[in-house]
Amino acid sequence: MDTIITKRSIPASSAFLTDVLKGLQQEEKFLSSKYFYDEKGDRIFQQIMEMDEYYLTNAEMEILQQQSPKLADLIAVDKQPFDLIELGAGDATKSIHLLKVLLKQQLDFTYLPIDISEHVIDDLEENLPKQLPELKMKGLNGDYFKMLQRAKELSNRRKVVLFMGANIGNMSLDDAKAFCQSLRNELSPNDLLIIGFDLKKNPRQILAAYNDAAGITRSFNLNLLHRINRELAGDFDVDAFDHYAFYDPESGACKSYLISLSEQQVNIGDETIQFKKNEPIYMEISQKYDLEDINQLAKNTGFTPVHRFFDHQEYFVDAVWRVD
Ligand code: AVI
Repeated sequence: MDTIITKRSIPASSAFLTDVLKGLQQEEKFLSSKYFYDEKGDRIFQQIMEMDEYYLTNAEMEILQQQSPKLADLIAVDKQPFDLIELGAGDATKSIHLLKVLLKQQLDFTYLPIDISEHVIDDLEENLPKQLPELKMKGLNGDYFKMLQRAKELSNRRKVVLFMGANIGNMSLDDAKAFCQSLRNELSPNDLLIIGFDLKKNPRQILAAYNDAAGITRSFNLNLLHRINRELAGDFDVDAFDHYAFYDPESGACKSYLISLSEQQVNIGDETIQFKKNEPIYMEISQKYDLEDINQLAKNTGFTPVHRFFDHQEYFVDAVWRVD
């Protein structure tokens, strides 16, 4: 007998579906920004990184372009072989500067980029060897912690972990602490973590980066509603939601919301969600740090701060921490 597949049939086991329903059925509705990055979301994020207002990418790029030799000295303290593991490697456009310097110094290392996206890892494995033929690399596709385990199975060499791009900022302060602690538990004394933080600065400058004039960040957020419509048989009227970003200079939290512009109901699969007029969906946090917060985070999670690399405007820092 033929199975009738209706528009509303979606795999019951989908973690995406479970997370979306869980978030939208709360008193205070939320969606996880980790779901921003489908194919369209990846493209919009590329555009964000090219926006004038989004200073973060250029700031961290400057650090890697100009200070990789000093970073390489810190990494290669004992000249012993090591594994360089990059969490959320993307297209490695920043880390390539460090890789070039490490290769030039003829250090014995293997680059292990980890990414949740198979497509990202496939692209890296195809393109990086063309640019750096002498690089030893192995891409690991999957969850960060599962892939860290895998990296430890592959070799017992010292580990140097890169976690750049201010990705730590997309976690609440409590989640960031738990994340660093879990990372610490996977590492051994004298391993290094190089971690990028966006720094607290003029609130208007921060807000502009998440509330750009051309509305690119707005489409980035709204794209998640389109994705739910497409993948989870939703019927969001996307035009009936608006993007609202807000920065709190005291806590350093920059938060994005989608606001329901009318009283409305939305179906997702077999479930119906009610929205009041002006009701928010909390979409994303981009936490900003000061230097004291960063040192405290290191010390509270089993690391010793070793060095900090700033861009010339001191917008951004790549901190180097050693495992205690
Ligand atoms: C990926 N992450 C560090 C970006 C950020 O700055 O929080 C994501 C982003 N959201 C809106 N603009 C950029």
